[in-house]
Amino acid sequence: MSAVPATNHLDLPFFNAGHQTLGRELADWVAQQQVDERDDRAACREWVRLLGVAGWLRYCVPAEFGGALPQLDSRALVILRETLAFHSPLADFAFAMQGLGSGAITLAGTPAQKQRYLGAVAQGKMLAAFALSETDAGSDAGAMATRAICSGAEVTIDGSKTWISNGGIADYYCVFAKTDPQAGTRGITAYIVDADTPGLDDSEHIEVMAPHPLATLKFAQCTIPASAQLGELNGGFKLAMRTLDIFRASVAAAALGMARRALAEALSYAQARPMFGQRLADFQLTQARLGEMAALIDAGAMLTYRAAWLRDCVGADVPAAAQAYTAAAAMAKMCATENAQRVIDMALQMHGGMGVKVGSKIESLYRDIRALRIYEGATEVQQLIIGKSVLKSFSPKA
Ligand code: COS
Repeated sequence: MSAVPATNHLDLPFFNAGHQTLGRELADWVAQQQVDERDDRAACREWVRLLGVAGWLRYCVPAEFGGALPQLDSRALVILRETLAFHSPLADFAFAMQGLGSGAITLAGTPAQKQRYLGAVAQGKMLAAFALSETDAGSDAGAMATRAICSGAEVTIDGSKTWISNGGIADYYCVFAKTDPQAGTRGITAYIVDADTPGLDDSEHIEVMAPHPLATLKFAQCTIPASAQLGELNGGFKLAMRTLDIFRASVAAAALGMARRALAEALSYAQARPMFGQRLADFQLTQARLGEMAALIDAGAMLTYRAAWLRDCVGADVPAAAQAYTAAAAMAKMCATENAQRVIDMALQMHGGMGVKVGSKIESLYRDIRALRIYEGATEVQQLIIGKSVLKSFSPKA
């Protein structure tokens, strides 16, 4: 399967001419890339190198620091992730981590921090990571226990983080830690911790069903300069939420790319497969299923593009608009990932035994999609976010 099949989604009014060119040029480029993905860590490094050399990572940072556009553009991120995920979920992962791992620096970094990290991330010369989750603080991110103690010119971090994507291969981590344990979500601060800092151990790799670089980080008297603080003291929780907000719509886009690929695989299989004297595609049962898959994909796509358009065109800095965007991004992430799981399952069923054969594209998509319903806010967290927003919009005015 060479490129994203000719759908007209880039012609929708959410996108401009720049987005259309980006989508088409990226689809052509990615179809020509060949990366051996048997070793996920080596493959991820190679994808970052290729994406950096070709200039695609420049969409992860603003123009002032080597980026492609003046600001992070959600629609560009959506197109990039959808297109990359169609070709290779690992290429998408490599791209996404450069964005998620540098997003908090773009939002809140000092000029010196931006200078040091963003250009290198955009060129693929530094690998980035975002370290928020802990064993007992996943969905309830505010319950984290990792502690940062500030004393003069230094900050010492103790504790551990887990499920950290790019863990073990990242050059630095954006780490969120408690600075005022009594203050709940108002007592968390972000720091940039270089991977080679003494007291940080990122060697514990976690194996998962769709292999990608993932690790547990351990901090034991890990001391960093106070200048590594990212954003305001005790402002880390909101910074983490704002960073996740930007990338939630792009997780939805990655799911879309995988679902579009599953539909493309199902279409070509159904048209080639002989069955009972005709082709699989000639059965009404097959046609109904293909129709359902296409509608599920379009439903996820509309929510995803709407969320990205809202952030780019209405703004996320005005409080009312920010609340609308947060809910829209949550809807997009929830629907696109859940729908993609269903679409991929239907495509697998259509392939029969071939669908479960290790090494087939459908079999790997079936494993690749599962984590997207969990990471960067599980479906249940998105439901909570949407529910809170709906209650807020409809509560009677005093
Ligand atoms: N943007 C800016 N600020 C936000 C925000 C957002 N999207 N979401 C929440 N906040 C602010 C709130 O306004 C509140 O501010 P005040 O202290 O000034 O009132 C503060 O953050 C705490 O918000 P809230 O009370 O809603 O926090 P909760 O602890 O109830 O948590 C959820 C809310 C569940 C939504 C949050 O913990 C979450 O998103 N969890 C999932 C985390 C996640 O994605 N984990 C995966 C890790 S990355 S792979």
